[in-house]
Amino acid sequence: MLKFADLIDENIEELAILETLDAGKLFNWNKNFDIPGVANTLRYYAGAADKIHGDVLKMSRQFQAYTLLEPIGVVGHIIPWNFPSTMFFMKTSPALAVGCTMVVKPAEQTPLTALYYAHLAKLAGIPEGVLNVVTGFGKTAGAAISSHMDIDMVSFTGSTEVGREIMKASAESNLKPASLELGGKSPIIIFEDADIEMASDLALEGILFNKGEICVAGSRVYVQEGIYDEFVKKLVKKAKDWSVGDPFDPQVRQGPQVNKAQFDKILSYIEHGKREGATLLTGGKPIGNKGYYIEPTIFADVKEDMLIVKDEIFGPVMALMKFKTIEEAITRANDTKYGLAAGIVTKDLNVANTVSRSIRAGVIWINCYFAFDRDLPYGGYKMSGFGRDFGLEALHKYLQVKSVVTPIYNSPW
Ligand code: TXE
Repeated sequence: MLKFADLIDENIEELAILETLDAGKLFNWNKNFDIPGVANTLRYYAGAADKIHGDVLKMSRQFQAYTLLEPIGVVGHIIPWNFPSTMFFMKTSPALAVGCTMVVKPAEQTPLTALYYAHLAKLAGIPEGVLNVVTGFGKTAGAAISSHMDIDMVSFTGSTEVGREIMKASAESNLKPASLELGGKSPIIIFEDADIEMASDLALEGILFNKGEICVAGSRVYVQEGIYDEFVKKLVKKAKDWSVGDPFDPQVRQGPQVNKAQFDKILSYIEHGKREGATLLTGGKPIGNKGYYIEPTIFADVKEDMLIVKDEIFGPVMALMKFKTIEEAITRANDTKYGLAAGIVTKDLNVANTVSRSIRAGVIWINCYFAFDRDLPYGGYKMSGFGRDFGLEALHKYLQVKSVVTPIYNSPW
């Protein structure tokens, strides 16, 4: 695994280019964060590989026992297109560390880096048959994994609808456990003691990073009434200044959406928002007529029952809302079927503590957003799925616990 990581470091430039060509992600970001980051993910889990052990148990009566932590077996990893490299190693590194073998199916939109990683795995000396990459469509290659009788576990990141299909296929085949990281509609709550400059930067980055194609995008922004007008003024100005264009250009902050299907889906939500009566503060249109570029889009006067507030759009579209009290903010932030992440902006520690304990979501960022690392467990509540990627937590979903019992005094009773 350490050699694999070194080989990735030696090929950062090429991998970063492939990722940009495939997914429209910013080249500079890939080169400086995503690709070096996956090498470090491999190193993090390589460090855990020789520290996985069970416990010795003092049983009642004349027995003692120990637990063995064994690899669960063959794992199927089904991954999406928005972070092809990060997802590949978020899934495979802990599974490799505990000793599983695996089949990875990258998303059909973005298979290139996964194939490159398969090649590097071979050069690194990962034994034949341990890390297998199979490209293909969801309904064929993906479904073949979730319904396979000889695959022991499936780890999936993608839409809630497909997560449901995967659980069904597992139930109807060999009852393999599934770990599902699904959609989100994460709230960012900005209290009136916040630094408006910082809060508006955070909220904008929260929805525009990776062109909104990120499951923890802060797509519902709640702003307390005392600062609402000033916040909106700053936010809209910054959104208009946000540069969208060629993802190889280092000045650009937002590239094209991944493909036509995603581009059309986002635009149809924008049209829906207009029809539902939300106020379009800025954006709302494609940029130019070549490539799938969409203007940073902000809707205000939005109500919780509107589709643009309920559904994951997975694009650069923010729904902005005003609130009065902390209780109201908590209730409205929780009024969603999803529970992946939430952001809180305040200087008041009591407010931060109360809200972070009251929101049902897998990660809470206070005065920051998208603060990820490989040691931070990551996953959802509610219909955002279950199971955790990253952190030492992730090792356990790829492990079985076996209890082994012996008599102490050589007498079985
Ligand atoms: O995802 P899919 P899509 C959300 C986001 C996006 C929407 C649709 O809202 O707009 O999903 O994107 C494989 N059996 N997210 O359609 O279909 C598929 O081949 C087994 C959130 O691209 O869920 C791909 O490898 N596998 C998200 C993977 O599932 C199947 C990231 C994801 O594709 C399958 C991506 C099946 N029946 C989209 N059907 C996040 N949580 O980060 C498809 N697949």
